[in-house]
Amino acid sequence: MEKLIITAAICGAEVTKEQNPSVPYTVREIGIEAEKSFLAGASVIHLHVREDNGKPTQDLKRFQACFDEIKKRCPDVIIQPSTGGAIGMSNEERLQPIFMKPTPEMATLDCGTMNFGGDEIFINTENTIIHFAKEMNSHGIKPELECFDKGMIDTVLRLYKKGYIKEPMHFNFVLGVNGGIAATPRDLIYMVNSIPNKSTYTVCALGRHEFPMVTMAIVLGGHARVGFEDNVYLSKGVLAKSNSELVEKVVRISKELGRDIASPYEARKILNLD
Ligand code: KMH
Ligand code: ZN
Repeated sequence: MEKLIITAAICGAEVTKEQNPSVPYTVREIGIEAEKSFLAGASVIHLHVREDNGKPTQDLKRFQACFDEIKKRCPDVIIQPSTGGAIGMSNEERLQPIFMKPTPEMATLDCGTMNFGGDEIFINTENTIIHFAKEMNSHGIKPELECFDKGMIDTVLRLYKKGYIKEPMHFNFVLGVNGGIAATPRDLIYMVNSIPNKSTYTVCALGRHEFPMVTMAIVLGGHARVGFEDNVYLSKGVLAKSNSELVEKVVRISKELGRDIASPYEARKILNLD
């Protein structure tokens, strides 16, 4: 089986220091969390950024400052900015990180609209997805196809046929969001069986579902994402002191199961980023 790519989603847009005081907000905090995650075994940093007070932002200057800080601390790591941002942001705002220099190797592409709990709706119309895909293609950025439900995979396959999305595709299955597909073995296997053979995929799941679902991904030959964006607990009732503790736990599980961890160099090869 190919080596395991670990993505650390270190900060997200929704989680706060009230939930876990170690959630990074400042440029320095984001840099430190990225570096610790990298040293623990992450080869990809999924990046959202915040203002110093914790407010999510897609401001290009702030993204660039965080990008530069991470690159200074761990030059090899793959930085994957979010184009999902936070609920309610405009498409123009959300796309800002793709204009960073040097151009990011990857970025997220959210593949459908969905309820996000309560009154929140995460809006990604078909035209938005096409627009984001075109922009990423024209900048040479590989999209990570964020699928929160099976219908989003079907959307990807339709847009692939129309030429907007290219092979080999790389998916991220986001399991257990209110309004999306559940974090169950049955549903994960359904997602995995629904993508083209040549594709790669990462799995993430919210809260207590994170480690069981990531362990399934390790066994099935997928890749793993952990981090405060999805889960702030190391185990039941125990807050993680850093994202790196979550990464270390995946490394331990994977090694116990006989699967080695990919370096950023190896991750680039697996993801066809060269
Ligand atoms: N914060 C969510 C609304 C992504 O990074 O592309 C969207 C999200 C997905 O986190
Ligand atoms: Zn995200």
